[in-house]
Amino acid sequence: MPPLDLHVAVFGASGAGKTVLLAAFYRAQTQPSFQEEYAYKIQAVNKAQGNQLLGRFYRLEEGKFPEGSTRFDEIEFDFFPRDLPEAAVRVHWYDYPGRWWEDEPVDAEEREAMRQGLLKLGMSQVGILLADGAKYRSEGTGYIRWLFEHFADECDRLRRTSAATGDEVSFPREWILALSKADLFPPDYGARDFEREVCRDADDQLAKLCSVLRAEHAFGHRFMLLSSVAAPADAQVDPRTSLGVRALAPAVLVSTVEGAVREAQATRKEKSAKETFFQGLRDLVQFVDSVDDFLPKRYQIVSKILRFVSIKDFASTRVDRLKKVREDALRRGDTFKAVLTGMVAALRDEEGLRAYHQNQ
Ligand SMILES: Nc1nc2c(ncn2[C@@H]2O[C@H](COP(=O)(O)OP(=O)(O)O)[C@@H](O)[C@H]2O)c(=O)[nH]1
Ligand SMILES: [Mg+2]
Repeated sequence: MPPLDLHVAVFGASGAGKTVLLAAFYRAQTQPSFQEEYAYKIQAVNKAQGNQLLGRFYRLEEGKFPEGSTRFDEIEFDFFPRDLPEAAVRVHWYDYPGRWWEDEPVDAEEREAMRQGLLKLGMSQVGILLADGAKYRSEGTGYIRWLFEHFADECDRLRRTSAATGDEVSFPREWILALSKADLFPPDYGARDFEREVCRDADDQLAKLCSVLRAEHAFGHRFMLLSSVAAPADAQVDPRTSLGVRALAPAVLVSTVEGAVREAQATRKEKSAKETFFQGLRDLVQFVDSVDDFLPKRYQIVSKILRFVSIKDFASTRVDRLKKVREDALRRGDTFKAVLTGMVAALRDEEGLRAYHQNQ
């Protein structure tokens, strides 16, 4: 069976930390110690791109940060179970340049790149909006409000300009709000604290953003802290310290399943308003053979995911239990169960709990 395709669209103004994040994401998950602990590993589908990312990271280690880029970037990563030859998950990462937010395309070539890039959004199960941790630290709530308002306006503008040329932009319905440069915050600051502040101080702007994206709960219930490299002012860059980069792919996986459940619930008109996520999930599992018939294409991998991860494991917060299931799957050579369960476990371990928080 080919790997399960997860598509994730990453947005953030220039300087927010997208390029460095990609290098840290790759580097962290290629480490032998990562494979030992998490029982899966990453490979770039295009080896040359993988080497470019490593090169970028090695330069970071020497304190050289990347040149700003205004290109749309696309890269694919495979996740393999430890010691097994086949990949279970393929993450397609789309890096949307901040410039698209600010300016009109400079020429026909950029206009076409933008068109192609925006079409990829239609396949993306999850969007990540990267809030610049350095700006949030110095400007506070005003920055977050500005970010939401600005992003809402720009999504609206991109939708209108695309519609004018006959393309329909379809934004992901599941989003993660991620705070970059989390190393600039105190060590006990977690995704839960970030969630509290955002919901307390920017709820009006959040509501507006959700309505522009046409998804009621799109924003405001998944929060992440990310740090690619701890780079305090006037101090040595420490590339071994990163936060949240290992929880990213698992967060995208889990968000995708949640998106499918929500989509399925929305298509069932008789659904009671109070139906919980887990009732929805149970339903989806029950009809797993037919869900592909009514779910939009981007969610059709979920029927496969649910064949390999039981509801119990999906909902479990017990890392030891998940790790046992994962190790059993590895012994049996069950590629999919090993990686998928491994990812769920990664979201529930200490780093996952600090870096990822879901409030509903
Ligand atoms: N403290 C800290 N600074 C970072 C981190 N990631 C990026 N930066 C800083 O932010 C700058 C912009 O990052 P970059 O990834 O190029 O931003 P992009 O424009 O969104 O791709 C970098 O040159 C670094 O100085 C991080 O994890 N921690
Ligand atoms: Mg960049």
